[in-house]
Amino acid sequence: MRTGLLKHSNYMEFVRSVPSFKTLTEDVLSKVADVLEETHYSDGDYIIRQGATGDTFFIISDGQVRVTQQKSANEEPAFLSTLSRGDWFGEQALKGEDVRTANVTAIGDVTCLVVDRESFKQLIGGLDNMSNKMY
Ligand code: 6J7
Ligand code: CA
Repeated sequence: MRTGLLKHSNYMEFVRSVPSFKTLTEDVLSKVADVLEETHYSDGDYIIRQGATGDTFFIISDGQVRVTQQKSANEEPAFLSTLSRGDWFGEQALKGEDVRTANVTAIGDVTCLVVDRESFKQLIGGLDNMSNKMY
């Protein structure tokens, strides 16, 4: 119980600090904090693999990730970007097709907070910067 409450209040503080969540109400942020699952990765781990199916949305709470994309067969994946604390990814597979459109790998130790598809849809997916995100 104590640890559960502490975890919730730590997650609340974190989700309040995520720039893209600025317009979410305290009630919605609290529900997001309820469903977050913490996951840990080591250097080089694939968090997301392009072409795989996926049902999860990620928010980085610690560390950095590298985003790459293979544009055609027989080609090395090209570097797209680096993301860090407060950044998020994985929304593309949660709208329409559930296929991952890029690779995301850990740079050093990484902690992500993960949201399942249903919670994403109910709580976060309606945000303009999620539903309209184009790359
Ligand atoms: Br971050 C990021 N940048 C890009 C990009 O330029 N193109 C694509 N296709 N995806 C990008 N991403 C993220 C986005 O959240 O990488 C994720 C890979 O899984 C993608 O969502 P996803 O297709 O579910
Ligand atoms: Ca699926």
